[in-house]
Amino acid sequence: MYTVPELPYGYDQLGDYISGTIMQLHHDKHHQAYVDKLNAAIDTAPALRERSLETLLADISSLPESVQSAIRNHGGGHYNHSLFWQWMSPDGGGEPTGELAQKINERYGNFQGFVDEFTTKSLGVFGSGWAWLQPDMEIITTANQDTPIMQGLEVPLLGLDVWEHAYYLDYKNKRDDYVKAWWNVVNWDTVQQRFDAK
Ligand code: MN3
Repeated sequence: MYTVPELPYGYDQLGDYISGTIMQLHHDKHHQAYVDKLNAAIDTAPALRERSLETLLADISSLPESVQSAIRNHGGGHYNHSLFWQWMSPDGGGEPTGELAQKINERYGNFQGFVDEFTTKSLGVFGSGWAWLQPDMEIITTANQDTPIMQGLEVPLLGLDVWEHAYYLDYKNKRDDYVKAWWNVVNWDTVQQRFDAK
């Protein structure tokens, strides 16, 4: 059975950048719903319990057709959100350091160049989706709850949820204000750990 991981900080701890109301709704309701629907799908194909979620997502076309869209949407949702909570912190913000910073600077000129490009791509997602920084320093986007490993790509270093449910209560339709605020809570320690693990 899949379960929603506990938030590594309190709902209210991201301050004015992302409100406790959003965090509670996003974590307890939206993420929980992905988990519930993922579990319901797995119940209909119990053999899939033997496999990790990552291997299921990396190989969706090989799964029974009856569960493919549920694994893609709800499995992807569970996978993405489990990462997303770790990519934020009350002590977040600032800039990466060391080799990670060097790679970002090589690709984007400087940190602000990276922020600008990631922001532009995030704002360019039509409808619901995600923006990602990949280990090769490419910034990509996916629709809905699709995740880079579904496309044969590596596990991302960093990702941003740009579904309206992630910001509408705080920012209404202003996704740009949400993305701007989000940089203040990005947990670069997590990004660094994922970079070092590569
Ligand atoms: Mn979400």
